[in-house]
Parts: sequence; structure tokens; C-alpha cells
Amino acid sequence: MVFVKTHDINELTSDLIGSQVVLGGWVEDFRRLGKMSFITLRDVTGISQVIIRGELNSDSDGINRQSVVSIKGVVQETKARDFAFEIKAEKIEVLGKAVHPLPVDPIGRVKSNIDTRLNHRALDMRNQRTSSIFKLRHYVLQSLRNALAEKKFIEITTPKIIGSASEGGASLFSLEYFGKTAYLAQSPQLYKEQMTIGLERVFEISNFYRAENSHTGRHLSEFTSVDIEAAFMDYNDVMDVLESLVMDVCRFTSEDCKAEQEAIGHAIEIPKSPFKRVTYSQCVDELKSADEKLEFGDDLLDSHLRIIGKNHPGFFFLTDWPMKLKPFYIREKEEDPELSRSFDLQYGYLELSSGGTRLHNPDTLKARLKEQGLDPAQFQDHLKTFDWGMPPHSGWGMGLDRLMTTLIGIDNVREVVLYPRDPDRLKP
Ligand code: AMO
Repeated sequence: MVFVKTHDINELTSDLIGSQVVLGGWVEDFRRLGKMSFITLRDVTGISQVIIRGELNSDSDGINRQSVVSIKGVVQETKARDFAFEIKAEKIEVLGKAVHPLPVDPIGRVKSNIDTRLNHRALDMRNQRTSSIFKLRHYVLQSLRNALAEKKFIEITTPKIIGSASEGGASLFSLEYFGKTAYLAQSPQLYKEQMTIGLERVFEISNFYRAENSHTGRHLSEFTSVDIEAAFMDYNDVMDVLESLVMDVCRFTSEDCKAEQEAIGHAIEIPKSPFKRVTYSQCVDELKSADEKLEFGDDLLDSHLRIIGKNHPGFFFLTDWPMKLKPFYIREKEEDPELSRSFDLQYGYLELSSGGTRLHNPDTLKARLKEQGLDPAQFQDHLKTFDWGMPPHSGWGMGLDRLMTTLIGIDNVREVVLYPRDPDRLKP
């Protein structure tokens, strides 16, 4: 029994030369050369070379690639180019044998398509590119949480099983809930607005659910949303918060995640700040001059956004959408009530976030619900909080999975989600 790990591979230093250590990891390569054998051992932190002289113990016979092993040995200097040190093995124990051949080659020498990799995701995670994507995702979350806490936002967790639609009726998954119908939350919209009453500035990072039958590289049935809501802020203020977070994430990952960028083969760019703010009306003019047939008030189709995205590459805000295209909770511009205090954050054609200033007057909110064909009685639990001293507030929701794809320069959200859910994928 040697499997109590004393060190991760990246903890081996010259101070340890001559000392006994116990490492644990996976056999990336195993070669016999006469009476010597060499193991390339990988753990989550790096790779090391292990040297076995002669037949060490019966277990070393059974070693094959990708099995998990525990190795007790002494750290020594090495002549091998790719390693800082090597371990002279004293005892090896195979803790879990890997079958041969494996359904996915973790080294990536044999390429697998994305469906095969997703069907064997845990094994795919031993691939350096894949694991680096998820390490980056971890650092992005860490950076977002730190930046929001610094801006005095309080993290909340809202329910995901809800009794009525959070944003109106569309795209809801329903489920049976002790004899009643419940739904999976599409967003924390109503709860996050309500929380501004007591906490002023809140954020949530959670999974939400959309029953959209979309088959694209940017839509999932279950996605991770980063949401904020802030009392006493206007939509311009929350755009500033969003821009500052995106800048922080890009700077932090670009500077501190060099190994991950190298493994992915993509250098994270630090965008130019401030991000451009382009109004919806300006986009309509740009589309008309590109001979697109559309009028003020029409929604922007994917084909339109591709043109706008070419005109404005990288991050930019698309602001001041017509009121009629926006959900019931968005507030109008007093100086031009056909327009809303709203925005999307775009990365070229891709929508990363949308948000705006909210209505906080309960009478106007009730009237707007009716205008949009929604029944205020269905929103009673929400509306009653507006009589308890609701502050003016604004917020946004950002798709974390989409943000990840822009950072690492790929166009399929499935690459950055552990076990993606889409209309064709419910397992594993
Ligand atoms: P919206 O519906 O625009 O706004 O969603 C916000 C952001 O969430 C991401 N997103 C998705 N990502 C992957 N797959 C999906 N099916 C999917 N749907 C949405 C997008 C999108 O920009 N309550 C408002 C936000 C607010 O005003 O605070 C909302 O949910 O990146």
C-alpha cells in the first residue's frame, strides 16, 4: 500500500533530490530498454519520468498505458530533455487498470470527433487541450467572483424549480412536482430584481434551462448564466460593470494562464477598452446601406448580426433597442418612449449578454405585462414586492459558455461544457 501521495509532480524541486516521494498519476508512456524501463507519469499538474531498473515488483509487469499508478521512489537529476527531474522507482502499484484500446486516445494522437469525446468525457478530460479548457473555465469563474465581490455584489442562489414562468411563457421545460406542474427556471430574472430590496447589489452564477429546439454552436438546453442586478444603477452603469469584468477576465487569464493557452494553442487577447456602443438605429442604417430589407422595429436576424459583427469586430454594446422587442421588465427612454434602456454585449455576431434598466413602478409594470399579453395575476408573488420600496435597478445576464468560446477562439459551446445538454444530447 503506497498510494498516499506525498507530492504533485509540479511540487518536485531540486531541494527534493535524494529524498523519497510517493507520486500518483496516469501512465502516459511505458517503454522497456533492456533491463531498464521508463514510465512517463502524468498527474493534473504535469509530467515526470520514472526509471525502473530490472524487475521491481510483480505489479510493474502489469503496467499499461493510461492505467493509474502509485510510485514510491527517490528524486534524482535527469539527462532527459523534457523533464526537470526523474524518479528512481522503488515500488510501483497499479491502482486502476485502463483497458486497451481506450474509446478515446487521451494523448490525442488518434483524433476523435466531438460526439465520441462527449460520450467519454471523463476520459477526454485527460487530454491536455480539454483539461486546459476546463482549468481556464475555473479561472474565469474565479476572476468573475473576485471582481464582483470587489464591486460589493453579494452572491445569491435562486431556485431552479419554479411554479410559474420567470420571463413569460416561452421556452420552459415543465415537470411533475408532487401532483402540480413545475418549471425549470430560464433565468433568475424576477428573484434577482426582488433581492435588490434588501441586498442592493446581487449576482448569481448558475445553470438555467431553455426548451428551445435549436441546433447551433451557441445554444444549449442547459447553460451557465452570470447574472447581476444592482439598485441605484442605470443601464450605462451596469454596462460599465460588465465591460470591467470582461476586461478583468481577459487580463487575468491572458497573464496567469500561460500553460493552458499553450495547450489550447490560442493566445487570449486583451480587448481594446472602452467597448464601442452602437445603437440599434445605427445598426438598422448600416443594414439598409448593405441592401438588407428591414425596418425600424424589426428584430435583428442571425444574417443581420453577421453583417453588423463584420462592421464591428470584437466586443461592442448594441444599445437602445425598440421597446417592442424587449421583455416586459425593461424600462423605456423617457425622451423617446419607443426606445428602451437596454443593451446586448456582442462579440462580433455573437450575443454574449443582454440587460437593461428595469421598470420599478408597479402600475407601469402591470400595464406592460398586459400589453405583452401576460396575466398580472400570474406574477402576483413578484408584483407584491414592488409595493415594499422597490429601488430603481438595472442588471444583465451573460452566457458563461459563450464567453468561454470567445476567449479561446472556438465556435461550439459544447467544447466548454462538461456534459452539454441539447435537443439531441441528454446522456451521459
Ligand atoms: P437572455 O435571454 O438574452 O436574457 O439571456 C442572457 C444570455 O444568456 C445566454 N444564453 C444562452 N447560452 C447558451 N444557450 C442558450 N440557449 C442561451 N440562452 C441565453 C446568452 C444571452 O445573451 N433575464 C435576461 C437577462 C437580464 O436582462 O438580466 C435574459 O435571460 O449569452
